[in-house]
Amino acid sequence: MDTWLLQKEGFNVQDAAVDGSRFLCANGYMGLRGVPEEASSALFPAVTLAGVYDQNGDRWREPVNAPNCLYIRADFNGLPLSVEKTQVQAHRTALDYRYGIYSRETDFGEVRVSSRRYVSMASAHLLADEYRLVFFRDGELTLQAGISTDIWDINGPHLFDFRHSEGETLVTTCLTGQNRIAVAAAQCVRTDFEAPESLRKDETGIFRVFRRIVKKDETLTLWVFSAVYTSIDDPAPADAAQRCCAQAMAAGFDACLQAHKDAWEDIWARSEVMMEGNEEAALALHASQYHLNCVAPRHAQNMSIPARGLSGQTYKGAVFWDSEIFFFPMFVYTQPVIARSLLRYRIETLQGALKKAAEYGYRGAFYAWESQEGGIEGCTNFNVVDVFTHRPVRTYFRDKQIHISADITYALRSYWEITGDRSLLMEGGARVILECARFYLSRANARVDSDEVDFADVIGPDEYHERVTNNAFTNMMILHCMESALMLRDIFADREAWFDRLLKEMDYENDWALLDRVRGRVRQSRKQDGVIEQFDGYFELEDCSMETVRSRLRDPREYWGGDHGVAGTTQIIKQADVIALMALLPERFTDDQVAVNWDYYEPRTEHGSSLSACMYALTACRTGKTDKAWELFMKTAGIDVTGGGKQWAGEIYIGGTHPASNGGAWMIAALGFAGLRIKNGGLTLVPRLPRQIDRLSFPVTVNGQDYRVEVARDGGRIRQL
Ligand code: IFM
Repeated sequence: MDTWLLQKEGFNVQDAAVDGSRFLCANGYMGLRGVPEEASSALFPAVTLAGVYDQNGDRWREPVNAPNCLYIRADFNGLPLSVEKTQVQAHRTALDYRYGIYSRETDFGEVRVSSRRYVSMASAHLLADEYRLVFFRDGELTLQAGISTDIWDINGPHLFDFRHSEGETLVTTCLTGQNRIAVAAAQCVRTDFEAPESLRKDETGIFRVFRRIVKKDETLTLWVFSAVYTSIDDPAPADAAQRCCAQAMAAGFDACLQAHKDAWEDIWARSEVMMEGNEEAALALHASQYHLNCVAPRHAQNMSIPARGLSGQTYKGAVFWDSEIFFFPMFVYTQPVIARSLLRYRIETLQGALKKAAEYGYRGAFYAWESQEGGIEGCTNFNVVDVFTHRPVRTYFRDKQIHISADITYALRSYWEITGDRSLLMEGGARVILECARFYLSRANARVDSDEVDFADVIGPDEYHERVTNNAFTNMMILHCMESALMLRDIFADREAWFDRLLKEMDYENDWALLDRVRGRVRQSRKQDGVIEQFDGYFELEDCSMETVRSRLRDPREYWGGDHGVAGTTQIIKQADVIALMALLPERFTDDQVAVNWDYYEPRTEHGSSLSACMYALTACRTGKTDKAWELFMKTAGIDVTGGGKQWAGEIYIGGTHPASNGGAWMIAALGFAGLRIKNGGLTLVPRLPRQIDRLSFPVTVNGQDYRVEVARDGGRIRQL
């Protein structure tokens, strides 16, 4: 088995949405969905741009898909060589995870179409495709290559005022509706054949049209180089795109491909987790690491990653807590420069968080639950559509999921502890921590009849139970945030001028006094036989099985949460909540506490979010449940191999790739199976190798020093490189 290769035989239009994500190529700047070159918008083709958003009317704001600049379509003797239009004899799709190369081979009987393409890791704006036709009889070929405007949009259209120009390079420029951002796509081609060429320009795009009489056994190849720029990248995006194409064309397909492969080699050298003894698992891990690595913002220093990566417009292309809690760990340990970019994004969107807090009547920084550019809150008040009434349902993720700010400060502190680099704190990170702690001070509810402080009316990671009080995860993460602020004071105040200046600027004196007071008074959750209550009153909810709750559904797409959801009045939860807390703050809990809570909550967890299984797997490793950990690891790592995960929340499409699971797979392998920890500034291992594998090895960088971790049956070791 090739543990770097995903393959699929056959074509089925029903699989198009899922396969477009499974076979995604991306480079952090853009994502190209894995659909054949000739796909119409019915097969969900998209070149999704990172960080470029648009809103059409009052529909949801979402990322912009660029024109499809790798569009190719052939017709032979009048027969469309299209998987959508013609019955194929055979169709094979593959994705090479090592180098991010998508390939397809389609047998149309009289003609075989094959191609391989990639989104360049060496040149952020470049895409390239090698498209080949082999003929099994004489006939007449029409081949069109160009820039198609027939693209997939969930809440679009987003592009207007199209202008097409021709020459050596075809160029399409257009403007987004809301902010008039110019998007330019360019394409040039090389062929190994001569053919009269004409141009087609209409409302569907601009295309070169080649016509040629071909002979049986003839092979024709077309190399396409395309580039995308926006006015955010360059004031003259069309010129920049044109230049990029021309340079690629001059270098040639093979040279560009080599540069792209070299860039991937570097990424794997820094991050590959090698798992020996189980090929299925090794494939799943390669898939996970590929999907997370390919959406990392390598072209920028201040960008984060949307919850569905660059696989389309799902979840409004927004940045969630997924970034800090699920993506960040792999990056901080393997490619800290990317971890830094994720956090710089938060530092630079602090204004948005201050504004959001103020809008709700609080001080400090309340980060967007679904953050778009500049920290704009993409989460609407009606984030689910009811499958019965088709009416939007009032949801409270935006207003009540306040743990988001603490998740960010948790990652800021981890970055410092793992990299030893405090420059991020000095460059705005410390301010973020202080502003978040300040937000929680103003959000806290003091009791008049006791010393305790509650956090009322919140939503924890388990989104099925809305507007609860004292969610254990939220309260403890808030405490961690407050302690981080106080830690900064202990280390830097009256010692470092930059920090003292910051405090003065922020007028923080009164906040220190409040933090000192509140810190010891945050309400501790009730416990029953060692089980931490997820929120006040949780134990009083109906304690029934998952099957009972599922049997109450009247529609498989029904939303389980909120006021009318089937889970809301029960103890059934959507995703790891108390257990996520135990995974994030392991030193605050004993092994026994983790075991008791795991046994209680796991059967009550739907794992309805792709963020859940990895938290259970991590904690299962700690308590020696390695078979359970293995099962959850395979579920986590395999999600984008199998195309798993929920596709619908109510009537909202939520499919795409699952970077949180991808990051979770790295966490389970490195922090769970190998048990990697930082203790007193040094690295330690507590290996828990599952019986299903023989060996695990991977690189990490801690405190600027490179190490190789190796774990086998007889124990583990850490080698300094
Ligand atoms: O951030 C998650 C949330 O925890 C569950 N719903 C999906 C979001 C995006 O992945």
